[in-house]
Amino acid sequence: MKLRKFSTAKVATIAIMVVAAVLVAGCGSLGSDQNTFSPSGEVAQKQLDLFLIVLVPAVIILIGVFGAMLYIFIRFRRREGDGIPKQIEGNNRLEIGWTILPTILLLGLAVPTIMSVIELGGSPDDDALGVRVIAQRWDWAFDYTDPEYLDADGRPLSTKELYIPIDRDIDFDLEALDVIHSFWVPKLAGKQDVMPGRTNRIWFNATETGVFQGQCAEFCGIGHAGMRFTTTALEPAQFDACLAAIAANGEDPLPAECVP
Ligand SMILES: [Cu+2]
Repeated sequence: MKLRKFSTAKVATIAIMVVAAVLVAGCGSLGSDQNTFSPSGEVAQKQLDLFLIVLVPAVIILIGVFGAMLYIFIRFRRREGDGIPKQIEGNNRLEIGWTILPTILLLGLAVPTIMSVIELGGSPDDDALGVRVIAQRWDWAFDYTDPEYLDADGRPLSTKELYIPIDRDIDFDLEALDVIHSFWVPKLAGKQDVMPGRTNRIWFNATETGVFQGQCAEFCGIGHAGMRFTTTALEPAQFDACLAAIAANGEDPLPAECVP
């Protein structure tokens, strides 16, 4: 039997592709802590819906266009003995068709996009919980600005990790003490920059209890990778008990009331 010879470059290319495929496959699963494809809040769900509304038609068009191109390349390829094909200029039906169809498609995409942008850029519900987020190299602090959440000294309670009640909007004021950071809890909402010298706002909510990973999403220096935090979403009564326990005894060790 004759063995086929592969060049070193070919073997190296195949090896790189296999390793890359394995690495990419290891990037996460649907259930993982930071997967935006399995949202745990209304804002993240709306953002995912919008992404899919745009992605699905784009993929259908991509397959259609490349499929048609491939068919035309093969079916009408030049064969031996072919002369110059018949020269055609313009086709009114086609011209009108490929002007009107994209217009309808773009209008169809614009309506849900603009509606979502207005809704998510607006204000949260009136009963939203206020939280002031303070970012600095390289950690986060969360101050609960509603008067019922005070520490032992009567000041707004401040925590190192974030605790929120489920099914209630959380209204965040974002402030940075040094450089630009970015506040991001992937399963609950998209990113929002946190800038020194100005207060940015974002709101979101959680619709299920759990611990969701968050992190700084703007490279802010040598400790950036460690600038992470957890968002613990609790039933409202448990949330109140958790903050009361932290006010009394601190976060370390974590009070049992704060475990979902
Ligand atoms: Cu940062």
